[in-house]
Amino acid sequence: MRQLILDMLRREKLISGEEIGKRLKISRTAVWKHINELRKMGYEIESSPKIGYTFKKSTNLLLPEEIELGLNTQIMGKNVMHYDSISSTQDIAAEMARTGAFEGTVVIAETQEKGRGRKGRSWVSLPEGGIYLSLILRPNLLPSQVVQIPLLAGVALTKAIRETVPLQPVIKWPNDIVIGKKKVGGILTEMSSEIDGVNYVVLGIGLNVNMRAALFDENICDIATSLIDECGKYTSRVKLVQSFLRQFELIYTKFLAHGFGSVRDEWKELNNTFGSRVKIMDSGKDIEGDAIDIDNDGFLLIRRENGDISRIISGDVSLRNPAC
Ligand code: BTX
Repeated sequence: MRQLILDMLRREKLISGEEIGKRLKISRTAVWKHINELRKMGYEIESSPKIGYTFKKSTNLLLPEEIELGLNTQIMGKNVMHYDSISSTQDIAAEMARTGAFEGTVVIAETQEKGRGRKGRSWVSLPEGGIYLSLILRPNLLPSQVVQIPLLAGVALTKAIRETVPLQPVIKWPNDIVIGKKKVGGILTEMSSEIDGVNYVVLGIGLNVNMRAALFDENICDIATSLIDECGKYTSRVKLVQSFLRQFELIYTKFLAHGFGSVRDEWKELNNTFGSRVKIMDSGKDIEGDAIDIDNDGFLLIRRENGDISRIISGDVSLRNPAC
């Protein structure tokens, strides 16, 4: 009902409570209650006694009503669950996936109490200004191929940012989204699988949008940045989420049909890791060399001092002579 009222308010310049009630076959008091609910959700709706309601401004929240409006995807974001504050969107999405939620379902929160990164690290999820979302996927892949999904997400997120704001973020292998030397976004992939197949994947995206990086605690304020810090302007988080879902749907569809090789060039165009001397840190084993390429399985290729090529699938990379 709320969605119908919202659609009506958006369409009509001015509409009376009586007219809304007549069209939806509800009382004027019920209309008034729904309007108040919408106001609590952050929509600005003006009311003039005896004349009616005027829609003034959308909410700043990442509500399903906003994300689904004009989204134009086939699968991604067709079902959006929104929370003000939760422990982690990954946990809710995994629970929904276990109980049958379909592919493309999005869980999104305004803030997270226990946002997490890879390898048990935390993801600082300040309220008002970030994007914290988890996307449920059900790819027909072998578990070993799932490591390629965050690479796709890196491309989709980087393109979404470039499409929405005048900035040129790049991907630092495997999937940090960086501007200059600072991290603006991160990607986390978790899955449930059997030996020969994947039950579901939960793809988590964290992006610093409209919060000042100075608000981050001392552990990360020197390494993190946000879009507003970089471009000085407020960015519509709804537009960013929509753009990410569209970009991700495109690249994911291509990847499922033709494999990682078909999207590898896009990843290569957007990364800042090749051409750099790198140190890869993974489970206590450090590997140093020149990052030269990524192969058709998504492995990073490192030329070692002795000329050997190592194929690396995971780890944290530190750039010795970063390209930017
Ligand atoms: P990561 O392990 O690559 O990055 C985590 C590291 O990044 C932290 O140890 C810290 O140094 C730094 N960091 C933490 N918070 C931020 C931040 N807000 N901005 C920049 N740097 C930060 C990256 O893991 C994966 C992040 C995924 C986050 C999403 S949010 C929605 C979903 N729910 C959830 O709990 N996680 C994912």
